[in-house]
This record gives sequence, C-alpha cells and structure tokens, in this order.
Amino acid sequence: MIGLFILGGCQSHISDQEKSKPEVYFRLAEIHPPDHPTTQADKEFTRLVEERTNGRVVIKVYDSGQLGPEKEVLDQIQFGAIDFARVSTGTVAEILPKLNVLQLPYIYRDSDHMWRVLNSEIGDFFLESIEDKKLIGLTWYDAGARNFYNSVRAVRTRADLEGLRVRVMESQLMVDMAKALGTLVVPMPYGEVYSAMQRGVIDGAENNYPSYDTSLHYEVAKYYTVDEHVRIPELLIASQKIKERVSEEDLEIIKACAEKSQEFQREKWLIKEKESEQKLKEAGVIITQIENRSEFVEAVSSLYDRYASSYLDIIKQIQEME
Ligand code: GTR
Repeated sequence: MIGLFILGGCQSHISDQEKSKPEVYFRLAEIHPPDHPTTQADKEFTRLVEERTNGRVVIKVYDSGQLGPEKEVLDQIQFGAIDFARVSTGTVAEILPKLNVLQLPYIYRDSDHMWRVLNSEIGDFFLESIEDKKLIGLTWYDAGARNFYNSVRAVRTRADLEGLRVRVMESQLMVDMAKALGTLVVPMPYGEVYSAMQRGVIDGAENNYPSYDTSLHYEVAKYYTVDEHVRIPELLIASQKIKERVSEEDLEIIKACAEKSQEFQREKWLIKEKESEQKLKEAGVIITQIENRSEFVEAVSSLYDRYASSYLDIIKQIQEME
C-alpha cells in the first residue's frame, strides 16, 4: 500500500473505511491568522499528509502565533519541542547566514525570476543546507515583495524615508538594509508591531500586501510605498526529531505533500495579493510608487559584499538566470 503513495507522489488511493488510527500527532507553528494564504497552505499540507498517510500522521496547525514568535519557534524546532513551522527565510538566515543570498535586496527582477531560482538547483542547494541546523527544509512558499509603510507621509523617494522609525524583522541583513535606506531601524517580533505603531513607538514597518492587510497594520499606518526592496521566500520546515517518530516512507510522503502544497500556496498567494490591494485602497490606504528604483538599488548595493561575499558566483548565476 505504501508503495502506491510513493509511486504517485502525493496521490491518495485510500477510502474512509481504510483509515487507520493516528500513530503520531505533530504541531505546526504559524504566525499568520487563518485568512492568510500561507496559513491556508499549511492547512492544505497537513490535510494532504493525513490523507496520504491514511490517517497515521496528524499535524495540527497552531496559527496566529499561538506557539510564540518565529525566532522562539525556530529554537524550539531545533531541539524538537515543536515539530513543524512555516517561517520566513529571514528568520532561518539568522542561524544559517548563507540563506541571506536568497533575501538580498533587489536580487530578483520579479516574482517569476525568484521562482525560477527557488525551483532550480540553487533553490535545492539552499533548502538542503538547512539540514545542517537540525532542521528539514520541506519547501518554499511565496511572500511576494516587501514594501515600506508608515503613518507619517507618502514616500516616493529615498529622501522621504529619511528619519522614519521603521520596524524590521529580527534579521541583521534587514536592519542594515533599512539603515542603508535612511530609516531609523527598530527590530522587533511581528506580533508587537501593531501596538508599537498605535502607541507611536515606531512610525511604520515593511511587508507584503497580504501581511499588511491581515495584520491590520494599515489601520495605524496608511501610507504604503511600492518599492519592492526585498522578496523573502517563506519556508516550510520540520525538526529533524520527527525522523524518530515516523517511518522513512511516511517521511517521504510528508516531503511530497509539502512540495504539492507549494502549488496551492502560490495560487492562493496571487489571489490574496490582488484582493488585499483592492481592499486596502477601499479602506483609504494611500499607495505610492517610488520615482527612481535605481536610487534604492544603489543605496543597498554594499550589502551584497557584506552578507554574501562567499557566494558571489551563485549571485552571478541568479542574476544571469533568464
Ligand atoms: C511576513 C512573513 C512572516 C514574518 C513577517 C515579519 O511577511 O510571512 O514569516 O517574517 O513577515 O515581518 O516578521
């Protein structure tokens, strides 16, 4: 029976009557709320795993940060207290700096370019390298492009960003990137951003449309600037400890289901990006475009050497990829 699953990748041939009792329960951590596309994809992944393992492996999604902020979740995954998580590549790059290559500012021309990279040997190399950190890299998810937003003014040039107090992820590369663009940087966990903006501790932050929407940050920072300074892929990861609790066959099924859920996530992502943009406009968000992309690109260019000097050949391959 197991052979059937593997041959068909993530295909099911099981009827309800054939379902067995769960042999193992796992937990998956997600900081986004249920209406965010990555949370929906997590649930699709866990649904597929349960179906394809004939109910032997059950994974419950704890969304909305119930299991803690991403940085803490990552610690816990490493020693096996949490089994699975969907986190940002930016979070994992803090313990595995080579991943910074994939989140360098303006490294991808657009979304298609990023996906060609992620689903090539380069993406596989980085996904597999996660194994060095007691983790299993399962698949990439989309997170679009990140843009600055704030409560003070509409931003069209780099000078407009000057002096704004901006929250970034707890990632050294993101801190240096936002500094290079002239902002006063405040790294903090995602879950604290809304109230920090509401209390005026910070003026703004930066994120993609769906996160800006579902976190309700737009309620307290209505100026959104499409500068697309980074595309940071999402990662679905597992603790290596899960290998002690599932068979090799079930591990293969889990990996195949993760890969399968990428298609689902990417479709949901594109839909949500458009929906969020529309909803935000209707809610009174003022969306501006930057006037001169190259002034942004130039301001952050020194980060390539600082964060990825050992990977200049891979960077070249990425940049030359059609
Ligand atoms: C989101 C991402 C999260 C987290 C968050 C943040 O776009 O999906 O994993 O990194 O940004 O800014 O902390």
